This record gives sequence, structure tokens and C-alpha cells, in this order.
Amino acid sequence: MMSTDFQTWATERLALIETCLESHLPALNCAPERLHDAMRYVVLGGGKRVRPLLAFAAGELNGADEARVTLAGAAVELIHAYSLVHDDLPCMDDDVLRRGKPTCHVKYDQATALLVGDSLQSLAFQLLAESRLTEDPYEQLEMIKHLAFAAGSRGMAGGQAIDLDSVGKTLSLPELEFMHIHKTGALIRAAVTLGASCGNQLDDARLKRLDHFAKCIGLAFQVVDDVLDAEATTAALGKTAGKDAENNKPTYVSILGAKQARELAEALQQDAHRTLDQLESSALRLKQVTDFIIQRKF
Ligand code: GRG
Repeated sequence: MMSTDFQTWATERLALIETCLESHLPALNCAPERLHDAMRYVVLGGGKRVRPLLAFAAGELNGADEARVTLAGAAVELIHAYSLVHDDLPCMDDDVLRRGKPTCHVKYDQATALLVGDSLQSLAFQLLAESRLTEDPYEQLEMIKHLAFAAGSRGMAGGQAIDLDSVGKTLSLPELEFMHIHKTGALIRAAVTLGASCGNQLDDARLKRLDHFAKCIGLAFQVVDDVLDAEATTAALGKTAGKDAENNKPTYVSILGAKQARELAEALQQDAHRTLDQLESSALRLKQVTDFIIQRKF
């Protein structure tokens, strides 16, 4: 059960992110109109915005200015939105619905969807580069580098490549974990690091703890996603292990079963909480976002 205090906090920050994304996306009447319309269609008014919420919570822990964290969180969300648009394409997961609406290539066309993804990725880095996010410009460069690494072939895109390669294969649990640490986890870790980097200088020990925390919740996010997917498919079609399993992709539920997958998510939640307890300042918001990730129903 989410506390009303957390709900209020999250609602306020969701509004900040929405306004920031709205104002930085190209306007509808600005040419090329179809591309800009499609960019706004995929980014605005949808999604849980988990990554920006993590950035806000990590920023709060580290004394960051909220306007700076908003920009950093929006940049991460733009990368996330681009990844979903490309992931939905026929050459990847071939999905027709996203966030309850037709996917970008269905509503527009495949070429537009490709360009939407490219343009959102560029816009993310533009946002990070054009505003002052930290007092130290070298630290800001580190943030840009961090997001570039997390989104690239040694992060999210690499994880996606492993995912595509895993179709029809049996993966061991460590192999599945390796894939998700990259595909889903890298961007979640970047959200935490970038949010915190907007605040006070981070010493290595604190950075290491925060990163371990983010690794735990990145994996937990994916485990819960697999469980929710399996539950939704079971409710709709009878006994199956979820859409990915139907597509012949290994998932935590197909490897562990639903009960053990839930237990794994809870163990990761506890590890995340324990890691936060080792920080010297209260990490209430990060704990609340962690619990939201584990307890979410969508
Ligand atoms: C195409 C380079 C490239 C990468 C795609 C993250 C990813 C890599 C694909 C997404 C596929 C997917 C559905 C993975 C399951 C976990 C996940 C990232 C779900 C979607 O994220 P949410 O739940 O989405 O945060 P919302 O809609 O709430 O923003």
C-alpha cells in the first residue's frame, strides 16, 4: 500500500517531468510536423515515469536542486521512450500496443518510428549538454558519458542484442541476469546516478552503494515485469508463462516459476533497502520508489 505522502510527492514530480518534456519536445506546428507529432505522441501523457522518480529520489538524498534533476530525469525518460519505440518495431518485438495505444509504427509508419527513436535519443543528450546540471562542468561531462554508456552497446542496446539472440534458446539464470542488467538495468542505474550527480560531490563509497542499490532494483523491476506479464497472459488466455515466453524468450517466470520469481523480487527489494540503510542520510524516497517498483500492478 503506497503512503499518501509518497503519492503526493510522486504526483508533484510527475507534473514537473511532464512540463519539462512538453516544453523541450519540438512544437507540433514546427516542421517536419509528422515527425514532431509522433515524438510527442510517444513521450507525453503516458508511462509510470519510474526512471525520473528514481532520479528525483536520488537527487533528494544528495541535496540536488530539483530543476536540475528534472532535466536529468527527462533526459533518461527520453532514452527510455526511444527504446520502447524501437523495441516495438516489427524487426524487434513487433508489438501493436504500447501504454494502451497503438505503437508508433502502427499509428505512423516504420520509417517515422525509426526517426522518432533517433530524434529522442539526440534530444536527451541535447538536454544534458545545454543546461547547467552541476557546479563542476567536468562532473556534467561525466553524467553525459554515463548516460551514453548506459544506452549503448555495453548497456541497454547490448542487452537488447542479447535478448534478440536468446529467442528459442535456454538461458541459465546468470545468463538471464546478465541480459537484464544491461537491457533494463543500465538505464535504471543511470537514472539513480544522474539524479544523485546533480547534488553534492559523491565519494566513491557512496557512489558504489547507490550503484549496488540501483542494480538490485533494476533486476527487481524486470523480475516483477515478467511476473505481471505472466499474470496478465494467464488471466487472458489460460495457463502460459507470459508474452515473452510465448514468443519463445526466456523469462524469470519461465525459468523459476511465478512463486520463486516473486520471492526473488522480494529478496532484491530487501537487498536494496539494506544497501540504503548503509548510507549516512535517510533514503526514505528511494525506499518508497523501490517499494512502488516491487508492489506495482502495471
Ligand atoms: C531498442 C535499443 C533498444 C532497446 C530496447 C528496454 C528495452 C530495450 C526494451 C523494452 C522491452 C520491454 C518491454 C522490457 C521489459 C521491461 C521494460 C523496460 C518495460 C517497460 O518499461 P516501463 O514499465 O514502461 O517503465 P512505462 O510505459 O511505464 O514507461
